[in-house]
Amino acid sequence: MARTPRNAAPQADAAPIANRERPVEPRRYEATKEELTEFYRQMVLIRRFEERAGQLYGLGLIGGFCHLYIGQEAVAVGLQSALDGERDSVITGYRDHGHMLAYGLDPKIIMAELTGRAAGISKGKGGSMHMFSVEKKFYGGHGIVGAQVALGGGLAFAHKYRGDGGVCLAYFGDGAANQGQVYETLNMAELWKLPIIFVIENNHYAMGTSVNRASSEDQLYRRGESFRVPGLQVDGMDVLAVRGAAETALEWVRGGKGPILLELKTYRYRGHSMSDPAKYRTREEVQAMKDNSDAIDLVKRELEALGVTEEELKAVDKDIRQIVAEAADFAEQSPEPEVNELYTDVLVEQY
Ligand SMILES: Cc1ncc(C[n+]2csc(CCOP(=O)(O)OP(=O)(O)O)c2C)c(N)n1
Ligand SMILES: [Mg+2]
Repeated sequence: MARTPRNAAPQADAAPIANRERPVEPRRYEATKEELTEFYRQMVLIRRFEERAGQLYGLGLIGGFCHLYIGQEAVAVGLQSALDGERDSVITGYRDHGHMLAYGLDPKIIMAELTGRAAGISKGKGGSMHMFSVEKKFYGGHGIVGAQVALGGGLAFAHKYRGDGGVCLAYFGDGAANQGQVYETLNMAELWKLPIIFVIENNHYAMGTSVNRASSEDQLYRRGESFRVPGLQVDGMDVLAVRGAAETALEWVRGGKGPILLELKTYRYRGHSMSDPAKYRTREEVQAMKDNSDAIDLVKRELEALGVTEEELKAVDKDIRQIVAEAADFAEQSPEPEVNELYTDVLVEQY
């Protein structure tokens, strides 16, 4: 679609957005039994890991803030399973443990980060909100709502500048979707056709504020439209729908067509953080999501339909329980950072 040159006489560009090129409608991913079992394994790992992190927090072994990902597992697993770990980068907010686990990082070093131990992925000095792995191209873990989107724009710029073929996956929440810097980034990303997938994890709440109370346009997949960034709305409780959308988005971005935005409709079962009394929603609402839309239950049913037996699923569950128990033991027993680490990796300057 040709654009009106900047110095041309003003005239209406009547072309409706619907006539501009759109990505193809994503298809639900057709996973093999092995792939689906692996998705199940990863999602159960995230859930059990997070439950254990919640317990360790309750015991006082984890300090500071801790935001659990329980309920949203299908998003990180579905999207990240489609990435190319050699080239692509990921960045997210503070609700970041699940994304690390979905990337195959060792649960021991993630749990050790939560308990502030030297063996943690950020040497025990970042904690829950500041997971980071240069090796995996996982660039955090950020506490400032929306900041990761602008930083993701920078990562995407670097992919393009270096010509390394990588795509940046930048996650943010429904609350962050109202942040100004998101729109500056959408604008530049489209203008420069940066290889970035904007991922809105719409879990329906930003702390205690529901999407409808805070957003004049609550169909968040449309948030890129005025920048010509196409958007797709996806069932974030269905890992195969998520993976299918990831395929479509990656094809669009790798094809040099610039950014794309995905809105994943999901739900968090726990409070915003461990210190949230959750007075802003009813127990019935949460229970209904667990009963009718749980991502793990859905995969379980599909696996059973594919002929996977109850015993096989139980064996996976048992294996995961063991991995999580070992991670928790490791995180409790390994030493804290040395005192001389206090001033390393931190900016200590006058400015
Ligand atoms: C710039 C900024 N403003 C406010 C906060 C406080 N805060 C932390 S999380 C949060 C809600 C964000 O909700 P959402 O983007 O939906 O993400 P979710 O927690 O649901 O994953 C707010 C307002 C912050 N950390 N940074
Ligand atoms: Mg939210």
